[in-house]
Amino acid sequence: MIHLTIDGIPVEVEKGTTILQAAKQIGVKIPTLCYLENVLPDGSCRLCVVEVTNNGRTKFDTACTLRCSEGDEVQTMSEKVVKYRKETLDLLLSDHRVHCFSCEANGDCKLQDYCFEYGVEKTSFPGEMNNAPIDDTNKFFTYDPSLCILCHRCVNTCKEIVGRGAIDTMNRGFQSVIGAHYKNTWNEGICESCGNCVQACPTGALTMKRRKKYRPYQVEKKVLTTCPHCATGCQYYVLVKDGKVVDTEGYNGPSNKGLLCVKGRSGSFDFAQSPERIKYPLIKNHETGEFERATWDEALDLVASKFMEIKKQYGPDSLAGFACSRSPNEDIYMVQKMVRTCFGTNNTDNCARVCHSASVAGLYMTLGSGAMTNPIEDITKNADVIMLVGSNPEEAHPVVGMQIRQAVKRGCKLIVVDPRDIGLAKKADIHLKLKPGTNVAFANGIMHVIIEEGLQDDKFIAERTEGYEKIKEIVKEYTPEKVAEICHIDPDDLRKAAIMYAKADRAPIIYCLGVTEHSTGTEGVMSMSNMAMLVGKLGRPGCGVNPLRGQNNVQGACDMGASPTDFPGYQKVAATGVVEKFEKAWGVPLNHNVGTHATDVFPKAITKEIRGLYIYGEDPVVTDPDTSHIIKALKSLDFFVLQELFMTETAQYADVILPGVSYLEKEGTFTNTERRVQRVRKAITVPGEMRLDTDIIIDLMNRMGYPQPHLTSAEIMDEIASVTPSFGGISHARLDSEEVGGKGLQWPCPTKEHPGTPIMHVGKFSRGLGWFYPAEYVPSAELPDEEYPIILMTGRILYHYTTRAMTGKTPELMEIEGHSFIEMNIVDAEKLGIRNGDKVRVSSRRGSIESTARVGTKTSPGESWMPFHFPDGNANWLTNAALDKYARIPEYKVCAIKIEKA
Ligand SMILES: Nc1nc2c(c(=O)[nH]1)N[C@H]1C(S)=C(S)[C@@H](COP(=O)(O)OP(=O)(O)OC[C@H]3O[C@@H](n4cnc5c(=O)[nH]c(N)nc54)[C@H](O)[C@@H]3O)O[C@H]1N2
Ligand SMILES: Nc1nc2c(c(=O)[nH]1)N[C@H]1C(S)=C(S)[C@@H](COP(=O)(O)OP(=O)(O)OC[C@H]3O[C@@H](n4cnc5c(=O)[nH]c(N)nc54)[C@H](O)[C@@H]3O)O[C@H]1N2
Ligand code: SF4
Ligand code: SF4
Ligand code: SF4
Ligand SMILES: [Mo]
Repeated sequence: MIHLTIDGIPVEVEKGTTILQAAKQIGVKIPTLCYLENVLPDGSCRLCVVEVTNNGRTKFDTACTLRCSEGDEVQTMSEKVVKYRKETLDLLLSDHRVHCFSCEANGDCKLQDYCFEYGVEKTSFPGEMNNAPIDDTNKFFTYDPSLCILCHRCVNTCKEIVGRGAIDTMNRGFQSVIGAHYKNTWNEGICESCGNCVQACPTGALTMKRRKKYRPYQVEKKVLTTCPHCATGCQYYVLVKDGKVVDTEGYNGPSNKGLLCVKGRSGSFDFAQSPERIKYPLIKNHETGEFERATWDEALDLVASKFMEIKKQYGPDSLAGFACSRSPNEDIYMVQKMVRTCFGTNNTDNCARVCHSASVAGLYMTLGSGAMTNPIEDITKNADVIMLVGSNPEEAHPVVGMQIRQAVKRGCKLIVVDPRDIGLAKKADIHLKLKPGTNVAFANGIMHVIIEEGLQDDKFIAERTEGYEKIKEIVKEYTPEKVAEICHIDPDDLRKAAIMYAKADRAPIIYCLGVTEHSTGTEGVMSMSNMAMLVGKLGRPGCGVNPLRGQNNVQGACDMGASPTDFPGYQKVAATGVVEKFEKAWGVPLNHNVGTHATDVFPKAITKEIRGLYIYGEDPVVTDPDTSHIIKALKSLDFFVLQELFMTETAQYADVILPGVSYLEKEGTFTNTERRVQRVRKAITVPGEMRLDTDIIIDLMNRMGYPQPHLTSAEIMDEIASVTPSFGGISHARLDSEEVGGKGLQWPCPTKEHPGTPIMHVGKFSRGLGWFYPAEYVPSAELPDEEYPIILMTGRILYHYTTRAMTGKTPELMEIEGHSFIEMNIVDAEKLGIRNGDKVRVSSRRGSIESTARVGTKTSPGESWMPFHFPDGNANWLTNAALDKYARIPEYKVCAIKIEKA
């Protein structure tokens, strides 16, 4: 430890601490413009200069670079320091156009603040103004060189924190500007429009274009909330002016560390304020086929009476209700409670069924809990090797992607297992570009090599697992040569990857839908835990088996019991005493039979086993596999109700539409992929007759005869805590408390005193012993043949989110990417006479669509890939509804197609 004084205040710091950090420790403010936390200091603005005396010698230096020495006496505001700072500001202003009153950053500019504080009004160096042109090529922000002080905060943010390196200083000298590499304009490089550089800019040089619509001093309130898109769970403020959200501002949350991606920053509020919102209840007139405006009483009475009629006539199991994974825990809890108490069935589910149900099932079977084992910060900061399987976080979990890029920069090794050249494959030490649908063979091959090399963790296997002998027997057959043939990879790469993973001290497996969305998805997941158990990489920091959950609150939807097999907290319908427990808590008799999975509800609708369906916020016509089959199922229903924000494709088939409200208009909680429960807070009210989703459900429950008292969101969470052991210590009050400090709580959190659980399975698996599942490789359900010779994979891109119901309302996102496309290999394209950009017809056994070809080598020959976001050629007309036997998850990632020039 080192001892020094700062402005006379004694302070003790660790060796290596800078003066700036030491001053922060005792609350002494030193002005900075270029300083960025956790990034090597730039030292370019020189505003943080301080005066340091030691052993009779005095020097001036920048506090961000100077490390503390024993006995330092630091003056942060001496006369000389202040004079130096004035000169620095004077110089900074010399090529900065001073027009503060008309500048959009007025009131929110660090340069302006410091000039005011130090009494610097104008420069005494009337030099040449930087007259390089304004760059407004980015859709969301502009760069004005005349306001730029070349502090490099933007460049360092992009390079070191975002890990993108899209921009740099160009044209050295007085006319220096910031611009995109190689090209100069922002829209021509590799910029992802995340806007983190804009948030870092201390002046108005980088400004969001939407700043034109408000001035910082007009902001009435800033409300801290959680992003409604992916399950990274980024925290930000929404800025409200005149009752409308006008902007966002990244907040230093536990999973995002102040960062946001383009969707959180710029695609998370237009939709809520869109004129396309459904504003009042609608009932379909079956004679005209048109929807007609109804009162809430008419609509809710109709819904309650119809469902009760069907129940009476065909029994409770003829009804089903799905919950929305985009909505808060409190909403979801009430939906499943309504289905169980009023419908009288366990036919409830959520979109995890088509997403990570294989993780929930597979990790439950092998480890005893279906959730991500380690926090995001841990698996990116503490890892030596990251094994990334079937996960494209740069696009699907971009702020996790940014943290993986930081890890790679720090020296962490990266193994990418993905059939495509995703962005991170370029940064990988090893890229196994395997054939789609061969994950189990790959994992067995990895295990074969590990055992062959004697790198397995015998102690861990003996003490903490069972089933090892069986899997050892199975993987003996999976020699690298055999696996290489199945997976179309190089056997030596497989060997290298196995050894790299096994030998690392800390190595997490991070995986996503490339593993789960197969007819063998659950086995794929269990293969992930097999690999981790074999080398003892579970239950400790920087390790684990980590599914990146998809939707903002899909973890929560599963936790809340929107599941045909589980009550809240994974209390099994089939386990003794569980149904009785909930009968006591809810005061009515409940159905003892496990329910029907969402993916089985649609076929059962066609056979009339299911007759009434309630969907709260899902759009299966766009998102479920084999669209014509889904439409047929919805048309077969006797009665179909949708609780939505928008007139989606699915809405066309509804009998009644009930308008709910978005995350900006209500209180609640989302649980991110790390099991972290975080707050969602009401920021605005949108005009119209929409009602709180929980109020709609509660009202309906009463109309169906269940005496459900009215509860606020906070009161619903208290009820959740009372029936869910792993949520026992969670409440809104606690989440808002200083104790939690905006960090959320990670379940299991059984009591009010419990701090939450960052890492699972420490010392013991939730299951007791971890189980090695004996998985054999089984090919995908539909393989290419002569008629349909190409494999189609499907997935997502950075700029849009699932059906685009929300991101599609932000025009700039639609301008960046707005249309269907298909990635195909150049070899196939040449054979078919197709060139990059050509219109193509894509067909499978189930349907046919038009799209645009993107020809290259991102996919291997014989393989192709499409996003499912775009209505002008949606992949789900083609996909195969083959289901996994355990989790009933569809095989979105492999079907057979043909491509022709349109
Ligand atoms: N921008 C954006 N972000 C999103 C979403 C969105 O719609 N848009 N959706 C959210 C949701 S709901 C989810 S679930 C997540 C999904 O996030 P991800 O699973 O990361 O996204 P996908 O694009 O579906 O697929 C991931 C990767 O799997 C690879 N893959 C395909 N088949 C195989 C295979 O057989 N083996 C292996 N190893 N890899 C394979 C694909 O090449 C792809 O790169 O993203 C969430 N985030
Ligand atoms: N081909 C292919 N298809 C896929 C996938 C794939 O990889 N390939 N991935 C699958 C995956 S992983 C998933 S998760 C599914 C997602 O499929 P869905 O869940 O059907 O898709 P979302 O667009 O998220 O639908 C959410 C709906 O809820 C509404 N909503 C949002 N918030 C609220 C709220 O607070 N209240 C109310 N009332 N409504 C709200 C939105 O307007 C939106 O229409 O898609 C699946 N489909
Ligand atoms: S918006 Fe993001 S990717 Fe683009 S330059 Fe700024 S930090 Fe880099
Ligand atoms: S654009 Fe802003 S952050 Fe970047 S160098 Fe200029 S003043 Fe600094
Ligand atoms: S990474 Fe996910 S949670 Fe974070 S801002 Fe982007 S979409 Fe939102
Ligand atoms: Mo998902």
